[in-house]
Amino acid sequence: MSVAEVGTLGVGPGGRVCVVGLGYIGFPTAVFLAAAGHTVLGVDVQKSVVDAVNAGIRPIEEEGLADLFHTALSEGRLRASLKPEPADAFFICVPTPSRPSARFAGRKADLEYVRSAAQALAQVLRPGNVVVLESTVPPGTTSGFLRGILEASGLRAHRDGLAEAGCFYLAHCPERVIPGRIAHELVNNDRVVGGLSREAAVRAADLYASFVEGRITLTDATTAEMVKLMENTFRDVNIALANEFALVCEEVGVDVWEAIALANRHPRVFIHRPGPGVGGHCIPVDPWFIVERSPETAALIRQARAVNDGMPAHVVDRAAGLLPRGRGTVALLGLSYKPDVGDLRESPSLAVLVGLAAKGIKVRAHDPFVATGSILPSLHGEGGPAPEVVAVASSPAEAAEGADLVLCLVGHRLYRELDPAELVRTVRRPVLFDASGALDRATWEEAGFAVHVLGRPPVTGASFPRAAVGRADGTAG
Ligand code: SAJ
Repeated sequence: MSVAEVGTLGVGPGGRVCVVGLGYIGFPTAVFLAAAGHTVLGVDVQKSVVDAVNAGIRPIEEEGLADLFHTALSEGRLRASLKPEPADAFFICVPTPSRPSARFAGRKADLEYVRSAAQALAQVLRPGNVVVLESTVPPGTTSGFLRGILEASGLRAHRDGLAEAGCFYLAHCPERVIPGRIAHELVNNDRVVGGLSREAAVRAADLYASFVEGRITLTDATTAEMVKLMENTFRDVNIALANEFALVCEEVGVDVWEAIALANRHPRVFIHRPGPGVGGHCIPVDPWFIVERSPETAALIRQARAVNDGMPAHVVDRAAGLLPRGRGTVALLGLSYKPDVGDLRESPSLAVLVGLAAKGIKVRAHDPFVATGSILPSLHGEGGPAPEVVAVASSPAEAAEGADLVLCLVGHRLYRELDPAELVRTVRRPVLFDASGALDRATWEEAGFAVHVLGRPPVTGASFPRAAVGRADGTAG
């Protein structure tokens, strides 16, 4: 199949499109489809989200969406509802979290949101409709699980060789956008469209061609599922390798950041960044979707998960070791799962915070993207630390006041640009542990801090000039 076929068969501008799930992926997709001239109905099970969209309030904050959203609303090309309605095409953009598996030591995909979205679609499905699953799923889900639910409508999913009359067209096109750059990547990234038949792939690709400027490549549905899982698993395994290198370097007396930067000068080497763990709703989840299908074979993938999941405990141990008799107050900088976003999902910082508190260490946490008081109720509610042990500060300076250790977990721009000379006056002991690898050591040392870095042996005192060495950089954004 080739991209040249795209643009000839599908739902043209003005067609009715229904997007199920108005979250990080569904909402921007609905906005771009509307901006491309389709009449879009966004569907969500949460009434607050539906009401917000209809009232002109964005359910997610991402640069580049506001104007397109308001234009689409005011021109009547976008509205939201609790239930799907008959349309020409349907996009399923619902979460696929993972839950502990009863079958093996690990996690498996929870497809309940996909099931209920598909059951609702089956009520309104018509012959000739296109259905595209964007949610990340284990290999075989589109052609098995999803097809089965949709075919309960009495219609058949078109397969190569089947007569098209009375059929609907089913495809999987995994989302690939990175939080923080969603609008840009939705338009510019390449897309992989896997159909249950050639026609299904072409018709689905045609819809994307209305707003995607990246290359659209056609394949079968199970390959598209596997491609998505391989992308995120590559990143998870690569980060696990970087983290394991960091642990080894601490033992053998090498600075992992310098070593990775030098190794990455090889034209075929691209080692990612070590850190306090892997968070977000994708990278720590998606590798399990491969493991659940091949638990014995996918041993490396499983081991990588274990390495990354072990990093918060390592950070807690090293931080505790930098405190007098393992006691005192830690100023924890960065709660979100990665730099310059406010997303707390699966954030390793929360595991570090809970781990420190469990050792009786007081924590004053700060994050420029997380409102004071927004995180503590949930932590305390889960049997987490008491409010007198963990507090959220409104500034780095407030967090650092009287602290025995400044612990940086996330390389937010605010922290990279922080003037440590201001903090050194307020801390009780000027000690920094940078587990993000993002801070400039020389600046902190000049300000009077003893600087410790993840992946660098506890003893400081480099004997070679380091200035010419760049930093490892595995971040996409
Ligand atoms: N991280 C490291 N070291 C690195 C890079 C990242 O420790 O070198 C950590 C981050 O701090 C974070 C976690 O990994 O805790 C995940 O962050 P990320 O930026 O790698 O990924 P996500 O989850 O924000 O988005 C990923 C993207 N996938 C890839 O880059 C292959 C995105 O394109 C996908 O759309 C998204 O997953 C998804 O929805 O699947």
